Amino acid sequence: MTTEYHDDNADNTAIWPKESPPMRQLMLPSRYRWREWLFPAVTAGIILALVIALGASNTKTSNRLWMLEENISNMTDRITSSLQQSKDATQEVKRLQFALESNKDQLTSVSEALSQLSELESLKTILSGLQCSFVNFINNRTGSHDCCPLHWELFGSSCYHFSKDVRSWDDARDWCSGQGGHLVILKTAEEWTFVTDRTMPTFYWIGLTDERTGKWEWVNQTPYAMDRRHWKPNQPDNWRGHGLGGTEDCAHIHSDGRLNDMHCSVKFRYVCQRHKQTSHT
Ligand code: MBG
Ligand code: CA
Repeated sequence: MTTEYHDDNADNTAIWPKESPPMRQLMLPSRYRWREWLFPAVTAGIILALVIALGASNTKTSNRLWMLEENISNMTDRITSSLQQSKDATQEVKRLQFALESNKDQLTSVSEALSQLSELESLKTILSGLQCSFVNFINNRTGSHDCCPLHWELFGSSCYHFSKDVRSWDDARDWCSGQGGHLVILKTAEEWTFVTDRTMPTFYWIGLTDERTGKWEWVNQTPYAMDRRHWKPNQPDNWRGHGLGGTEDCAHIHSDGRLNDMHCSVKFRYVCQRHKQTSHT
């Protein structure tokens, strides 16, 4: 069965001559003419969809690029500020280096001054020895003779200094050691008598404390054997009622020559002890 296509459109007849069989086969009835547009329309639709898709992807890419730009700009800012900070730090290091150099110079001067001071100390000792020899010489003494520095009293093999000023126990200890001695250590009954004869009726710190270990010991850390006869009645009592905080950890000679424990921060006179000097003429 053959299908004869009929075309109502007279213009189409002019374009597509009926004598041409191949072309005639392509001709569609008018009710199917929409099919002619199907392919281009679908193609156009696909292209449109592609364009939209491309556009969307382009927008996404643009956004990403924008964010990237933003990040790079932030990073650049941060790098710039880090560079500035490192510049500042370098300047600070240079300034400190300079300060260190000048401190080094100052320290060198201080160390030189200290060495001069220690030379001065040894000169003082030599001078004391010479003074001792001189006193022996003017008194026409021969042989060996013992001396003490000015304001120190000789007793046995030691010199004793009874201070006129007052200090805390710690400051008194430091002052005595600065003089090449120590707060007095009383071992014999004769030493107790010699010292207390000179301290009564005033209070004086001696080199006895229980601050370090809780047990009474001499300032050179030798143990003290408790002898109640040396202490006032009911002492030592480690009293806390003074309101100075803590207990009473340092011993002082009371007005009657006996001992009492007292808060170490209290300022009393003090007794120092050091070796005597011996000269030979
Ligand atoms: C004081 C002592 C003090 C503390 C106090 C206790 C009246 O002497 O100096 O150290 O022991 O007595 O009441
Ligand atoms: Ca006491």
